[in-house]
Amino acid sequence: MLNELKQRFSIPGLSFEQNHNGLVSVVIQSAACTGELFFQGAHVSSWRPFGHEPVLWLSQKSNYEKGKPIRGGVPICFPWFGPNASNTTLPAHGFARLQEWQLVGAQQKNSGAMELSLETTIDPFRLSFQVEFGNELKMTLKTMLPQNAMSSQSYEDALHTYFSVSDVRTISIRGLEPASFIDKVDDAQLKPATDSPIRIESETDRVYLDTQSDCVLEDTQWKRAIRVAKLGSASTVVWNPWIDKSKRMADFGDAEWPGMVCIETANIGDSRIRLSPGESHSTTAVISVDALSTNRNL
Ligand code: TA6
Repeated sequence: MLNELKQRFSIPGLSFEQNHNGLVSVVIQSAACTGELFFQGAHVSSWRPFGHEPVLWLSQKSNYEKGKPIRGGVPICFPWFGPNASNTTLPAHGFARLQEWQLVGAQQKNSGAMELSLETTIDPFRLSFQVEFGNELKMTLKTMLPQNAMSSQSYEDALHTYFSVSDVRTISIRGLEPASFIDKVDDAQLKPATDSPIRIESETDRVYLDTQSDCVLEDTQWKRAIRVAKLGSASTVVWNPWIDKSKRMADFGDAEWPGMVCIETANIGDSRIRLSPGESHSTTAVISVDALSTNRNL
């Protein structure tokens, strides 16, 4: 498999690796950035733009084996988010992050970014995932319902991005001030907008509703601001497991929770997507990093 990939996609700055569990990944090393994506789940596991520290967080306890999700990076949640509403024996966050995707395209852009295109099928949908590894990380999940589908179908999706932070207790997240949210650590109650930047002071698991806004993660210790811009997404999820939930996750180190926060680009619940036969929808996240300026304009 590796040889075939190397022959089909021989581009400077692109290489392929296979780990001891048989997982295959594509590694990007260019002037713009370094990065890695596993074919299982089309899972972006790392991205480090030139001149910055790694932006995505990965657990030291993550699994890297077939059929188990990688803990960190950017899991793709599809066709549902969280536990399956009608059958809790089905995998949390759906099938997309567990199944093999096919690399169908790779090209170096004039900007120096490396663009990868992957595809998979999760009946009745056809999915494509396009990732641009450059001085920004641009990810688009496109979902298509074939013309010959028997009826319209709905789904939830999320680009469940884990960010690396100096200390989650000292960062702030701007952009969601005006959005109401479902508080999943308080009986999934609907809560009004706080009108202030988000600070993480305990287990936090919130689905912000009807928001198209960029989010800016301000990390004063590491003197950087991470911007998460989005298109085709009406929900944004903010998650940190804090102490007790971290201990309950085997693939998450007990002491790792201060080093990460998730800001997830999604369409969840009332914002789930419904497609008629022949229709498609794209969910896009664009991640960029800047030195933290004193300018607080979002
Ligand atoms: O996005 C937040 C969340 O839904 C949390 O409730 C937590 O379950 C997290 O996703 C991780 O889910 P996972 O299935 O990857 O352990």
